[in-house]
Order: sequence, then C-alpha cells, then structure tokens
Amino acid sequence: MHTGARLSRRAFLGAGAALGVAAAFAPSRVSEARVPSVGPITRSIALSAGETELRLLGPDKPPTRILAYDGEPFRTIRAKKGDRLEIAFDNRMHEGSTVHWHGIRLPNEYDGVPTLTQPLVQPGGRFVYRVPLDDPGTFFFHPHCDETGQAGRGLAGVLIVEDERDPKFDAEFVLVLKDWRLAEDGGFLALSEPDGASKAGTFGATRTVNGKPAERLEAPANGDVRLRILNIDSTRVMDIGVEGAPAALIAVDGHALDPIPMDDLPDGIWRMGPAQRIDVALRMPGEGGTVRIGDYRAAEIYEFATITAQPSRRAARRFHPPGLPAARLPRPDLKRAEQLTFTLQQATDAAVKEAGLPPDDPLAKALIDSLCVGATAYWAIDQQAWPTGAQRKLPAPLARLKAGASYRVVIKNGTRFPHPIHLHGHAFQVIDSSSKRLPRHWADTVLVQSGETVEIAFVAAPGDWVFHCHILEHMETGMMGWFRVV
Ligand SMILES: [Cu+2]
Repeated sequence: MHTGARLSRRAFLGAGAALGVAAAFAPSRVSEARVPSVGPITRSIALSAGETELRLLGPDKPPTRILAYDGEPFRTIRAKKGDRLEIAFDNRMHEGSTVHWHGIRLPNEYDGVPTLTQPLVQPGGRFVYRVPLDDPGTFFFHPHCDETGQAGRGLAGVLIVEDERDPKFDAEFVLVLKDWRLAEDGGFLALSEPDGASKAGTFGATRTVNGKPAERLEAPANGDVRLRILNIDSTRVMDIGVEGAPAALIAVDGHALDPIPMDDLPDGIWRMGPAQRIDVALRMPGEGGTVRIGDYRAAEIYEFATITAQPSRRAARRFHPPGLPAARLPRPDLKRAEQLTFTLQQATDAAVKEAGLPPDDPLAKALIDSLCVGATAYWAIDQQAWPTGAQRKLPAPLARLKAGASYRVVIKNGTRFPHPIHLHGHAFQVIDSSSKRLPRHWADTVLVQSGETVEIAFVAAPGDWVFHCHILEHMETGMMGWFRVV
C-alpha cells in the first residue's frame, strides 16, 4: 500500500517543477555588521554533556545509554531574536568535546571547532560560549569532535529562535529525525565501518523522530500548523513529503523563503541531507482527517508523524501559506563577487601527503594535541584531505578570503555519492544548481548530488571557518577544509 501510494503520488506530481526561477530572495537589506556582535548578555544557560538512558528498541527491550545535553534527548533551547546567550558548557563525558552552533552567525571564537577556534574541552572541563541570535529560525547545536561517535550516540540539541513578527499558528511541532545503530541488547553497533565511510555512510536501522518510532499528534481541524523538521542523522539523506493536507515549504535551514507549495517541488518532496532543516506550513483537514509526514526516499516509506484533526470551530477556507519574517543578512554582490571552485572527490595519496602548516605553527600544534582526527582518508576537497591517521598537520586553508568581500563558490561533486556541504559562521545564498533542482534560497548547508554542480554566494565574515561534508564519516575521513577570512 505504501509503495502504491508513493508511486501514484510521484506519477501525479511527476512533471515536477523547474525551480531555477522561483522564489525571490527574502532578505531585503545588507546588514552593516558582517558578524553579529555579542553585546550585553540577555540570558545565561548551563549546558552539560553526559550519558542518559533512552528506550529506543521498544518499551519491553533493554534501554540504550545515549549521549545528551542536560540528560534530555535533543535538548531544545527556545530563544528570541536579538537574544545574546551565554552558555556555560560542562563536559561530563569521558572524552573531549566542543559545541558548534550550526547555522548561527557568530564571532569565530565561539564557533566550536577544536584546534581552529578553541581548545578541545577535556572531560570535566568547561567552555563559555557567547552566542548572538540575530537570525530567526530553526537551528541546532552539536559537538565538533568525534562527531560520528558523539552525535551518533545522540549528542545534539535544537535551537529555536523566535521572532515577534512570526505568523501565528494553531499548533507547532518540532520533529527531530535520527537513526541509531543498535544491537539487540540496546548497545551500539560500530558507528562507522570502512565500507560505509568510503561510500554513502554507515546507516542506522532503528529510525526515530524525537527519539520515538513515530509521533502521533493532534491539531485543530482546519487549523494552521508549523512543522520544524530537522535531519540530524549522521548519514541519511531524506525526501520529506506531506500527504493529506495542502502544505508549503516556508524556510530552509531556518531562513525564510517565499512559500513554495510542496506539490510544486520536484516529486513533491524536499530532499534533505544530514544537518539540514526545513519549516513547513500546512492546513489541517476537517475533523477526523489525518495528515501524514514521511521520508519517501527509501523503498519502504518511513512515515514518522501523523496529525489528526480534532474538533474545532474553524471553518474550512483556502490555504495561503504564511511567509516568515526574513533575517537581515549580508547580501553578496553577485556581479563583483570573486568566483572559487572546489571539487569534492575521493582522496588520493597526494591528498593525504599534502603538506600542511609548519609543525611549529600554533594551529598545527593544537591539532596534534587534539584527537579530533579520523583513522583513514577516503575523501578530499581539491586534492586536499583534512588530517587523518598519522597525518596530523593542519592543512593550509582552501582559500584566503577578504572580510566583507563577496564570493561565489562553485561546488562540484565528482563522486558517486551525495554530500551535504556546510560552511560555518555564514548564511549563504544557493544561487544555482546544474540539475536546476534547487530554488534560490538562503541556507547554511547544501546537498550536492553525485555529478551535480551547485553555486553558493556569501559575504565573508572574519575568522577561520570550516567547510565540510555533514555526512559525519565523510568529514572525519577527509572531506573538510577551511577558509581563512581576514
Ligand atoms: Cu559527504
């Protein structure tokens, strides 16, 4: 039944839509400040990382010792646009860690990349982050050391930045998608295997939303619902679709875009790689009706949430998806922007032997001191692999950029696998894709499919920012580099 539903749905939507011309850019003005300043702190938060138990295999099966912030799976911080958070992070795990504020534009020193922006926070150690929240939207945070191990065991949190200009919804649901690699006794299987790391990644078989097999939700009949959907899996690319209600994509990676009806997207889905988020607005059906939200990518549809319409006084009416308020982002000057091209590829010996910074460079020294390197190099960007194994010199930056200048970065995927590419500390515009699959939109992570070329543009913010694949095993086996912006 599921397969039939999928086929008919795809056939029905088969023409898809060429989105190259859709959606004007939402943000309107250039912000004078290239990096939001921290300024006076509005809120202090204590955040600790440690173990907790979660019954992932089912109520009658043994629990799993997962990692979580504050003992709460996918701890959610809700803040207001304009907030300045001071977050005291305590590492109560048995291994070093840091916190990366994914998609947040902030001063480089709080970006959470060990060796490049801060020392590794050792077990029992503390680091205080100061995080300005100028952009509304759906974000998340996670460690940036041994991510395959730490995020693979659950360590991630949700950061929601509310804007007083946000439209009102009758209900809002946060849906955090993550798979787990579990043995029957509730323990973890190897989180990375060479065959996965060198190919599409090592997949988890236990699929969850908010740490459960599925969410059964309720909302008022004929009411408006906002979904915040986060793919925080280490590996899996998902095709998110909605059935049983008119729905529209209203934000990508937290950033507003002119609403696009889901049915106008190619195949009626939004393809989302690890670390990507979307916001979806939908209109509930009449009383008793059900809305289904699923991942249609695999042969077996993973229907991770249903929303059932509850009695309400709202009358049926036409659905006009509400647009979200736009962030004030620095807009790149596309005409004057310098263009750089990077090719995602498999690592060669040359990539692994690439000479890095001299060993007496403080960054190289810090890198050698930390343990945030993988065992083997399978991947590279432009013949340069992030250090792995015995190769522990920090590589030279992929590029040196000028703060405040505009850049167009062309990303070519020369591999047989998709790669969700993330640039720290910036919101970038996705301005073109060779497949014409992507509308113009703002994002912090973009999925580049096998053989595809995607072009992004941004105004460079000062700092040392990593640029990497967010399939965590790819990142930790070489597919990471950095830009130095001065
Ligand atoms: Cu990748």
